[in-house]
Amino acid sequence: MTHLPISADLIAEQNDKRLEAVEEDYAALSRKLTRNGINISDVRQKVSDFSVAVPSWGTGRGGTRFAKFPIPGEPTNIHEKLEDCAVINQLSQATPRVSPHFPWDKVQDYSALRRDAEALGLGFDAINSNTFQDQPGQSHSYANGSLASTDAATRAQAVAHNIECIEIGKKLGATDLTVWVGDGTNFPGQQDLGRSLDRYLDAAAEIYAALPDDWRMLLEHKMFEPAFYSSVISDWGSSILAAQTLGEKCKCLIDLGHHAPNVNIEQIVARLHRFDKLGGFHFNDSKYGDDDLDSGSINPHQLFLVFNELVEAERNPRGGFSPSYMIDQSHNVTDPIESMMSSADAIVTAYSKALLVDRDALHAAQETNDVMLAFQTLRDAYKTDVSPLLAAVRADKGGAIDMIATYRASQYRERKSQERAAVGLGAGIV
Ligand SMILES: [Mn+2]
Repeated sequence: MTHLPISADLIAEQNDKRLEAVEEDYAALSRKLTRNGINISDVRQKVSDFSVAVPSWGTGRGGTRFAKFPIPGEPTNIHEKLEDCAVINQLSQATPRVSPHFPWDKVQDYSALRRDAEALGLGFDAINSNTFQDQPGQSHSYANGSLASTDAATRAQAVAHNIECIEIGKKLGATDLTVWVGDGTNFPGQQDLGRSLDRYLDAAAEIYAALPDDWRMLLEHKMFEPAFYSSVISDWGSSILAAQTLGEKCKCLIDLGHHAPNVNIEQIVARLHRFDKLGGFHFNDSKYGDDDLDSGSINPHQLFLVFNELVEAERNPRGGFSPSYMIDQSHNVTDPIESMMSSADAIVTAYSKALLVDRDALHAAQETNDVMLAFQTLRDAYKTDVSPLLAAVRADKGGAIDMIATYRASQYRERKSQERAAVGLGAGIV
């Protein structure tokens, strides 16, 4: 029995006001696609089946390393975070899984947590370990690194934490462990760049050895921050070499914000897929060097080009294709629920547009080196307004045609600000 946080009657009442316009626009879109030889029902089914996970920590105001500005009604524990995730999924109908983080989401009874999530219509996605900060009572500090630390006892502690995450994940029904370490240096000469990778690989192999057969270990690279001179797993090259060294169940995870500005990320997608190492995605956007802005808010065209490669990969699976998708951004100035609904919409929009690309025409233009036709084939799909299709899919599944307006009409945050304890002003999540 599910107990969803937003009243189905309220959603229906809000949708009623907008349904006629959606149906009109949907019919026009359907006619346009038919002229292009595309059956809208086929696209609709794929869009309906698509989903992206939300991170449990994304439901709070993340803040920056300078400050955090909490809002009333923010969640204070994993149960409240799940409730907020359920709102996002109920209205967007695109985010049915939550990616938890440990130790932040630790509880006594994980079977009960799984039941709580199921009652809210949610499941669990990739488990995120944390060896980038110290926890109260921890024996060894990560100040000088975790999996790549020069101290054997610190490495062993980081390995043990990751194995504990796998054990928790088994109880929650997860099958992926995402490993991101902050290990790196701030000064030239601080560490030997070769030997620190040796230590990382040896420690990561111990985690890999503890993976169940049906699990994957996803390595997330990040060019810089918190280390500002060098990072141990800094780029997709380091990531794929480590994944190839560790074994078949180890894949690479691309976070869109973890590259140098202007890097061709869609090409990285194609490369990793070519070698069967594409394991997952963290979606966000950035203007300069951050990984914090809302997905699609700065460069929706890049998001489309990334999905264009993902759709190509799906159609040509080579060794397989089942990437784990998650939103990973920091909400500093918006209500996190609104940001994640808006981001889910940007992500599904990019996916839908990529589905509209005339693949036969594109491949033919590529083969005959008709550069302009190849480019225009992509551009035609990008220019198509798919919003009536997405709204129709959401309404069909019980979601909201206008997610933000419906959320605001529900007064969910106002209610939570009465019920929930205030969160502290502590440092933000970087
Ligand atoms: Mn990430």
